Parts: sequence; structure tokens; C-alpha cells
Amino acid sequence: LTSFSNCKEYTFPDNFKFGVATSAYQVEGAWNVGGKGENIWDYMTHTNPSSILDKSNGDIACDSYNKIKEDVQLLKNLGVDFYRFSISWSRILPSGKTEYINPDGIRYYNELIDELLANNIEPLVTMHHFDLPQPLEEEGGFLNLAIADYFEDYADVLYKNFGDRVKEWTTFNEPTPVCFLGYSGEFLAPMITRKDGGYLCGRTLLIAHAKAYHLYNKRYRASQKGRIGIVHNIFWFEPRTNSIKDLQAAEAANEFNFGWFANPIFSKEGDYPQIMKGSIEYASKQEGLPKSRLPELTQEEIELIKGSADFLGINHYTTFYCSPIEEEGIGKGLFYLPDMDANCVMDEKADGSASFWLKVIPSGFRNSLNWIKEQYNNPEEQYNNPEVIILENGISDDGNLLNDCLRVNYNNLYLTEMLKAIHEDGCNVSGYAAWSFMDNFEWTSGYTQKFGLYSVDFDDPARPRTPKMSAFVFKNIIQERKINWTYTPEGFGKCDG
Ligand code: PNW
Repeated sequence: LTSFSNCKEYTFPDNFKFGVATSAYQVEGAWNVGGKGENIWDYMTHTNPSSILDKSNGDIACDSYNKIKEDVQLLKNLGVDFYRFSISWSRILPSGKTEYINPDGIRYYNELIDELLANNIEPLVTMHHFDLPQPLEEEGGFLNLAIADYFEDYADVLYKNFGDRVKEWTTFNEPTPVCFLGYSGEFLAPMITRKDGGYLCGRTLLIAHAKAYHLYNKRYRASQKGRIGIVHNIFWFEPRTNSIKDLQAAEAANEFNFGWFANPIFSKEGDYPQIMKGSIEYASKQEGLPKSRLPELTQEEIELIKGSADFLGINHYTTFYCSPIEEEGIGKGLFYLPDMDANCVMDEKADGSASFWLKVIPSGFRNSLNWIKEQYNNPEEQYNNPEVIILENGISDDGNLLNDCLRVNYNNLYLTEMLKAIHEDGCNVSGYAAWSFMDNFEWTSGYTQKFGLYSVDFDDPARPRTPKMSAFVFKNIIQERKINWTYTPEGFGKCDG
């Protein structure tokens, strides 16, 4: 592991906020309890169990639906400032539409929010974290632009019922994986594999986000005084060598993964990144398509989307190394993007995790934050080094160790890079949430990959939670406001290897 000897002792700014994160389908369980409707993960795990590595599902998950008080006590004990969770659209609107609002859904989230506030923990709420109501999927899901209107209606219900107490909202979690892995790939529900599916989905999602943002401005902002953001996945893409071709491939991959959804909102011009529009149009032409696979945004849509966020939420995990596709002897990487002519592989020598896509490369975190600062740095404009909140960062193991050195080291190394970005580079980062509060259902990997600070015993019907060493260290970091390299709680070994 990387040596810690030259780590500077930066402290976290006074107003810097710490949190932990989860999402509804991954922790709640109670999939058909209290009038909840079916979502795309309920449907997929039940009709096609083999789509999940261990054939499991989120029917019970961590049973968080039944553990509000217990979980909030754990959060309080950790000392977090905020808790990032998501609301299950199907629990609020079983059909996905406002024809029927489920009282038990409103009750459940009211109780969770009230319990958090009673314990001085701020709720940071995500409206959609991968779990679209199945009836809306049957109308085409995010391939259907009409879903943007249903999302706006859903957001309206959330503002109306919870906006008096929820002041930090994010619309969507990780549009790139939702669209790219769900509508042009087989890694997330609904596993539709259409070459243009991801792009169609992306357009719907950006418009849905913007509608929810403008609705808040029109009807709620003045009285509720909250903020609306969005959460983007930002993997970091490095050139594999110093060649111009590799530099271009890496830049293309960064624009394709992150710029796809950040540029339309945070750039001065709005719209998709130029490089993305150009490459997809070129590739489409080569294939003899009449027009680009990437549906154009109209000028009106560009204006609707531009500027539609009060802050930028990001999830960062790892780094990939990119070359053009024709480069020989590299092998097909995890990010193989023919439209962009980029092939991005992992550094097999870097420390790994239980997730095939996740290697420990802390420097990519600082690079990501700097890229955001430089890319969306427009003096005189709405976004000048926009406020960034880290809403996920963490690492997986197989969950067998409470003495989780891997996680302690990952968190410390990544937090160090974040502190350098804040103190040395002037990046505008205001908060950090660790993924995850507790072990949970890791999508198509089921329960084979554990990201939690708390371990959950999924064989015990009571789903007991036990703090891992990473929970103790995180608590100490929050208290002391600096990284702790030496913490050795009773019963745990020193975390140096
Ligand atoms: C994020 N990939 O998802 C999600 O927001 C969380 O729900 C999830 O548990 C966490 O990361 C850990 O995986 C991802 O395919 C989904 O590379 C897919 C990928 C990455 C992140």
C-alpha cells in the first residue's frame, strides 16, 4: 500500500459537512409492504434472478424500512452532519403517477426525516436512485420523453410533503450508469441493449431534472428556501501513455462519462460536450445512419437545462487508463467506447477491491476535482468553480472482516487527495458522504460486494448491524476534523497494511 509518511496534516474546513449514503432499493426492503408498487429492480430480480450474481434481491435487504430509530441512533453515534438517502418513487406513487399517493410512503419518509432532524442530522434526499416504477418502464422508461413529466409530478409531491423539512435535494443519482448501463448495456435494470438507448435515456433524464428544478423555483423556493442538485458519476480517465492520441482518448472518455450530463447544466454554452456531439455524429455517418444516434437538444431544451442546479453532487470511486480503440495489445477495457474511439483499462497492478471495476487510485480524486473546477470556471457566469459535494466514495470487500484495513486506508488516502484539492488547488468542495452507511444490495452483484462502514448480517432475520473499524475511524475523523492514520480501537490491530 501507498506510504503515508509524506501526508500533510490538512484539516477539514469548519463548515465542511460529513455524511454517509444509502439508497432506497439497496437498504429498505419491504418491497411490497404498505402499498408500495413494483419498481424495475423488483421486477428484474423476481422475473430474472440470474441477472444477479448471487441470484439475490432487495426484498428485505437491510430491512431499513423497519429500523428508523435504530439506524438514526447509529448515524448520531457516527457524528455525521447529514444522511444521504433516496426516496423510493414506487413507495410514494405505486403506479409511478400521481393518480394515487400512497399514505404509508408519506408516513415512512416523514418518520425518517423527523427522526433525523430530532437528532440534528440533515436529510439530503435523492429522488431517483436507479429504481424507476415498473409501470413507467412498461411505457418505455427513460426512452420515453413523457417520463420527464411524470418525474416532475413526482417531484411536486415530494416538495409538497417533505420540502418544509428537506432543504437539500438531488434529482437523479448517476445518469451515466442509469442510461449507459441500463439502456445500452446489461449491468443495471432494465438491461435494454440499444445502441441509441443510452442517449435517448440521457435526453429524457436531463429534461426531467430541469423540469423538477424549475418547478421548485416557481412554486417552492421562496417559501422552502432549499437547494436542488444532481449527482453525477465521475470516474477519472487518464491517458495510458503521454501520446497525444492517448490524451485525446482520455479527454473524450471524461467528456463522455461526466461531461455528457455536467456540460448541459454547468457549462457556459450548455448542451452536450462538443467532442461528444462530433464523434457520435461521425460514427453514425460511418454506419450509414441518416442522422446522429445522439438526439439533438433543441435551443429551448438547452436553455431549460442550462444552469438548473444549485450544487454539483459527485460520486467518485476509481480511475481508468485510456488509448484509442485501434491501439493493439491492450485488450478490451471496461470502458470501450466505439463512438468516442476510447478504450479504457484498469491498472492491474493497483490495489483492488471486491468489485471488478474498482481499483485504489487516490490521485484520480484530486484530478477529477481539478477538472471540474477548470471546466466549469466562468467568471461572470452562474458557475464559477461551482460548489461540489461528494455524495459517494468508498470501496468494497467481501464483508468478512470487521477489521477492514482496506476501507480505512482507501478512505484516508482519498480524503487526503480531497484535502489537497481544497487547500492547494482551491477546489470548492463543501461536503463528503462515504458510500456506504452499511453493507447492502449491490445491484447486479447482489450481496457479494460490501461497501459498508457498518456490517449487516444478512443471514439473521433481525439484520443486526455491527460497526467495522472504518466506522470508528470515520467517527474520529469527523470529531477531530483531520485524517487519523493511527487509530487503534480496542480489539483492532493497527491499520498499516
Ligand atoms: C454507484 N459501474 O453505482 C451507486 O450510486 C451506488 O448505488 C452503488 O452501490 C455504488 O456506486 C457502488 O457500486 C455504480 O458499473 C454502479 O462501474 C455501477 C458502476 C459504478 C457505480
